[in-house]
Amino acid sequence: MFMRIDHIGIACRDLEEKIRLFSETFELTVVAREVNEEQGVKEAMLHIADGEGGGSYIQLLEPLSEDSPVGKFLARRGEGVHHVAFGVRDVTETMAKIGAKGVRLLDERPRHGSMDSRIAFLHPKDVGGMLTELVQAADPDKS
Ligand code: MC0
Repeated sequence: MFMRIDHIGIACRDLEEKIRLFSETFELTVVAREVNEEQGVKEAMLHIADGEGGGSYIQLLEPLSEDSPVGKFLARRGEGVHHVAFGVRDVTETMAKIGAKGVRLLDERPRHGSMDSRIAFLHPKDVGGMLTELVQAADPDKS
């Protein structure tokens, strides 16, 4: 079902400061930046490696507002790991398979994610407290 860890999403208050920290400490390069209004975030993807169906990244997330998912998370828990995203070949098919097991899907249909991916979230309470994201890369055959 999962081909790789696509990314670890990290909630931060100051995107530029955390880009400096992660790129200098771990020698990672920013390969994409985006403002995603629908998800309420300004984000950056730092490339780690390439694998089956796409790459692996650290994703740094700064909220666009306090009442967005990442804004609420920061207020409640502070900075840190916000979600784990798994690469899948077909996000719609994977949503159906997982939904049939009784896990709540937070999205009825795939939404736009980083680097033109298609994404969907699973409720953290149904998967051991981990906010889980499914990612279908824009071009899964390009690694
Ligand atoms: C909330 N909870 C979490 C959590 N956020 N648990 C683990 N990890 C998180 N990130 C817990 C709360 O502590 C609470 O537990 C319970 O979930 C229900 O919380 P709630 O009061 O309903 O909380 P809300 O309103 O903050 O909603 C949480 C929920 C929401 C996960 C449903 O944030 C959501 O729909 N997220 C999906 C979209 C998203 O996160 N977008 C931002 C990344 P207790 O025990 O206190 O009841 S966008 C992104 O990443 C894109 C750009 C991409 O990858 O391409």
